[in-house]
Amino acid sequence: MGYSAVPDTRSTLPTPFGFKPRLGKIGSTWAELYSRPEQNSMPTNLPPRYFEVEERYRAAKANDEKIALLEELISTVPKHKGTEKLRGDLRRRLSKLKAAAQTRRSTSRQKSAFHVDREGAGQVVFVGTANVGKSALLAALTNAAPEVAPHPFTTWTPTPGMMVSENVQIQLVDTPAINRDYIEPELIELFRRSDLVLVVIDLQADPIQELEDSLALLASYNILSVSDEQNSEPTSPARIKPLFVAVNKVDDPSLDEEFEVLCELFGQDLPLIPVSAITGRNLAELKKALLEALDIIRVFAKPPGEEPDFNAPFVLKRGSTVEEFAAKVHQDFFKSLKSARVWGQGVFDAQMVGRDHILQDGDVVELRI
Ligand SMILES: Nc1nc2c(ncn2[C@@H]2O[C@H](COP(=O)(O)OP(=O)(O)O)[C@@H](O)[C@H]2O)c(=O)[nH]1
Ligand SMILES: [Mg+2]
Repeated sequence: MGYSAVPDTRSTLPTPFGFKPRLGKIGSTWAELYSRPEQNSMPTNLPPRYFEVEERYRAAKANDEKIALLEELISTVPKHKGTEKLRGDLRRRLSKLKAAAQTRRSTSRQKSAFHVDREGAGQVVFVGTANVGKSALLAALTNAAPEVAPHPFTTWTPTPGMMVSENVQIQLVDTPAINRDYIEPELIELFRRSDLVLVVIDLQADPIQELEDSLALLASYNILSVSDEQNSEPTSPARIKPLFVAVNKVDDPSLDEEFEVLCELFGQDLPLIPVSAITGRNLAELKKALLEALDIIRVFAKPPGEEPDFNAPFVLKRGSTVEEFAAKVHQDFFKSLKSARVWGQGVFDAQMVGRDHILQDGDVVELRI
């Protein structure tokens, strides 16, 4: 038969009557094969509409489109003994296509590369244009090892890492650059669900543009709302989500003056933190600032007659009460809490407090049931 320039799609179709169709005539359709008198004694009497739809079905590329056309194709086949085999084959083909679509959907839901399980006391998601050093920062602040490279668009999917700030674990998430043609909706959702957004910009490149691009993106999805009263600059966002700006690549003091210029422009409206992922400059301050901004408190449980474990704080939202702390320690404590004694701020040592006493960062609590 030799090679033909015309792609032969028939080999992927179900074989009628259980044998491989003879492909003598390029372009002969499936229905023709069915209607060959020597292969099928029963006339199929397919209407012209069948042939139109079949042609569209063969040309279709997308699975969803194939499914729709196959359903339509089946509806054009007259129901009588002569078409029984054809209808059966078409229906089997349809259920195969549907099953394939179903698996694709469910596996993509389970294994979406953009889904990041939340861990630790809070989640900080990086936002930034390409090459500003987001991945380098993740590598410097956590034990994650993302790829860091001098060319843009190295990072394609969000990459989490765990940062320890004092005695609290905070999840940092490195993300793909935002200056691309297409931003995945799941990436936007990740920004939206995070506890804090860390915009990363590069002092040694074009920091003003990078900052404006990031803020504009966040504003366009209402993750930040930009106030447009007297000044419509995207530099004074009335913030919805806590936000910090890490001004990266401030490697040494020779760059401080440039950083000061940025502060004059944006410092009023935005918390700017000069850092260097490479030299490690100010990373400790960044860690501390993120911990403070997450608005959490650490409370230590003191079993009666014992010392509290200061290495294992319970992390609570600021404003949490004794009752909420008890629920964190154990559900039983929450249910049958009789009394609590607190050592810490605004109380005298071992002060008895009620269930709705508001705890402070660093408090030690003894729960009794
Ligand atoms: N001088 C300097 N270069 C850095 C710093 N952080 C990252 N880089 C470099 O900037 C380039 C891009 O870094 P990368 O982390 O891949 O950027 P990303 O695209 O934002 O993830 C790499 O060549 C890094 O070595 C820094 O603090 N100082
Ligand atoms: Mg990267």
